[in-house]
Amino acid sequence: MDGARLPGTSTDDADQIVAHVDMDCFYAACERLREPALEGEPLVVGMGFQPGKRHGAVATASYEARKYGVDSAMAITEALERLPRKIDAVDDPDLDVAEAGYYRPVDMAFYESVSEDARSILHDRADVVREVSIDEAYLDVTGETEWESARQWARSLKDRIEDSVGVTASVGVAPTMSAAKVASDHDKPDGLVVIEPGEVRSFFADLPVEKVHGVGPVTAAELGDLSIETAGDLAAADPDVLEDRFGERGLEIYRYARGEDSREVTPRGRPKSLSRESAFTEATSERSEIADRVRSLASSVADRARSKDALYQTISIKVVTPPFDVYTRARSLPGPIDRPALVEDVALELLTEFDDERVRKVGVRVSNLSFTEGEQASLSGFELDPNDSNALEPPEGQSTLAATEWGDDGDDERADLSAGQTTLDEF
Ligand code: TTP
Ligand code: MG
Repeated sequence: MDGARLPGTSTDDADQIVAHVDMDCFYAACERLREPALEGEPLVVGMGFQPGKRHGAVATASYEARKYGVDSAMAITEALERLPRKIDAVDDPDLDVAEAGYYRPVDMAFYESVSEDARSILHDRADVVREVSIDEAYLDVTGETEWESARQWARSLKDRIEDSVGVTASVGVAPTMSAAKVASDHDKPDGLVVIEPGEVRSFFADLPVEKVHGVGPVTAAELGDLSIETAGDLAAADPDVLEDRFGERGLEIYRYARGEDSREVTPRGRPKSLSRESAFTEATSERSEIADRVRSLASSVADRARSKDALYQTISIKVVTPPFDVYTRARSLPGPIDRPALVEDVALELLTEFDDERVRKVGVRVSNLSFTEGEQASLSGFELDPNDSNALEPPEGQSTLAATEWGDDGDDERADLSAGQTTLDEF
C-alpha cells in the first residue's frame, strides 16, 4: 500500500491491542517445577554459582528472597549476607534457619525447554509474537480480542500458561508496546493489568519516571535534576529541553510517557501470515460499503504478500458483529499462489455468509505462506474459472477454519497502517 491510508482506517492508538507477557522470577519458577518443595521458599538462582561456593552473581531471586533485598545481578557474596543458605544456617547457631534460603545454579538448557513450552502457547494464542528474551514477549492481539474482552483474554492466557507449563506470567495489555510493558510490570508477580486507549497518561501520571520504557537509573537521576520525578512530569515537560539534554532519546521517552508509541509488534523472522483489518466508524449493514472495504483490504494484503515474495495458500476473512462477536472463515487452495484477484474473490465469497449481519469490523488475511522461488510456474491449474462454481471449493480434507483458529498459524505480520513508520529495536 506504500503507506496509503484506507478509507475508514486510522493510525490512532485504538487500532492496536498489544499484550506484553513476562514470566515471574523465571529461572526460580523453573527450578520450582522440578523441585516443588522450593515453592513458597526464598530461592536464589546464581550464575557461575556452584553449590557450597560463594562466587558468582544472582540471575534471579524468588519474590520471597527479594524481601531480603536479594535481586538480579547482585554478587552471591552479598546475597548470602542478606539471605544465608538454609544448609549453612542449620549448622551455625548465629544464623536463623527460618530467615535463610535455597541457592541453585543456573541450568539454561532446562529453562530454554520451559520457555519453549510457554512460547508455543503464545504463538497459539496470538497472530504476531515478538519474542524479546527467554521469558518475555510482545503479542499483537488486535485480531484476537476487543478492548471489552481484553481482560478475559489475558486471564485465559495466564491460566493456560500456568496449567500447562506450571509457571506464572504477568500480562499487561495496552494500546502501545511501551505501555503494555509498563502494564505487565505494574502488578508483578501474577499480574494482569489492562490500560485502555486514552487511559495511558492518567495511568502513568504518578509512576516514578524510571518506569517509563527506556528510562534507566542514570537517565532517571538526570531527569531528577530537571525536577522530573514522575512519568506525568516527563509527559508535561518541555520537549525542547529534553531534546537538548538527551538528544533524540529525550523525545522518545517524552513520547512514551505521553502514551505515544507508533511501533507495531513485528515478529522476528519471516511472517507466517499477513493480515489487515479495518473498523467502521459505526456498525453497518450496507453491503456495498462492507464489500468495498473487503476489496481494499484484500488488495492491500495481496500487495504486501507480493512485496515480500510470499505465496499464500489460505485466504481468510474476519468479521466482527455487534456487540463484539468475532467470526473467521477461511478457504485453502490446493497450492501456493500469488494472485491478488483471487484474494479478493475468495474474501468476497466468504463474506456472503454474513450478508444478513451488521458489521463493525472486517479483516482479510493470507496465510500458509511460502517463500520458495519459482513455484508460480506450476500454478496454471489455479486459474479461476468464473463458470466453475467449484473452483473455490477447498480441496478434500480441508475445511473452513473455525472461528477460534484465526491466528493459529503462528507469526503474522499485520499491515503497517501509517506512512513512514519505523520499528525501533528492543532496548
Ligand atoms: P526478568 O524477567 O528480568 O526477571 P525475572 O523473570 O526473574 O523476574 P520478574 O518476575 O521480575 O520478571 O529476567 C528473566 C530471567 O533472565 C531471570 O529469571 C534470570 C535472567 N536474568 C539474568 O540472568 N540476569 C539479570 O540481570 C536479569 C535481570 C535476568
Ligand atoms: Mg520475568
